[in-house]
Amino acid sequence: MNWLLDPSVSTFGPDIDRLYYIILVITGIVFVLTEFLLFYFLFKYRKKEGRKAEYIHGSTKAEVIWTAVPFVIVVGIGLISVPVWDRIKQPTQFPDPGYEIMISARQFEWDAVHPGADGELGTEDDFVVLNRVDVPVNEPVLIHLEAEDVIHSFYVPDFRLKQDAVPGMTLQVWFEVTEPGEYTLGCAELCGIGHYRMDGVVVVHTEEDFQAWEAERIARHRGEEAPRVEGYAAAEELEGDDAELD
Ligand SMILES: [Cu+2]
Repeated sequence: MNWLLDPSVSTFGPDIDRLYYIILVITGIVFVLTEFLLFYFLFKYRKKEGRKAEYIHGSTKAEVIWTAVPFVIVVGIGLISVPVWDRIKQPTQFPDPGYEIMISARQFEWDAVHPGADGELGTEDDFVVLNRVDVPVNEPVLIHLEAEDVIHSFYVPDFRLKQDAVPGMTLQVWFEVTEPGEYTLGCAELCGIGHYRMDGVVVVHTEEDFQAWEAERIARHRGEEAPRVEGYAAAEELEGDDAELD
């Protein structure tokens, strides 16, 4: 059993993990200290024959200390979080995207809308893959995230990325992954009776693999025979279903 987080694979993952461990250490120390004091005082002031309880009105000094210390800690955590939050969530600070897709969440699936041959989203030749998000490695990927019915949450634990998808809004999400592979995508917002099965996979391809995958999907979407690509075996592995755009 591993008590630590699995290694992250996104460029901002280490920043999130650093904050996580800082907060874990602070809360861990507070937890051990308060539990120790609780049991110590329980024992020290247990019932004893002949000892009377004493009435005290409070201690200004103690109150100032137990207010000021948590205040400094919480504000400190806030201050070190701001640059990380900005980098991950503030659209004005996003890197230039190397690839853009639109993801639409609905009860209970993820529709990944990819640009077709023209490389532009929102045009006729866009194609849709269900419950599978294909992206290239080492490229900033920009997602335009939407929800069709209720609030969902796009959650990829290995990327340390979580973002609500809100009906009526298009929210921008980005990530850059440094390791090709398949990563679990889940919905992190209780969105209805089928919430538990609203999962998918983010497939991070090497550059060549991604081009081959894209070429194959574009051909398939056009109803053409998929092109043969040397050394690319993904044709049989493809699990995502093609879907029609509404
Ligand atoms: Cu959901």
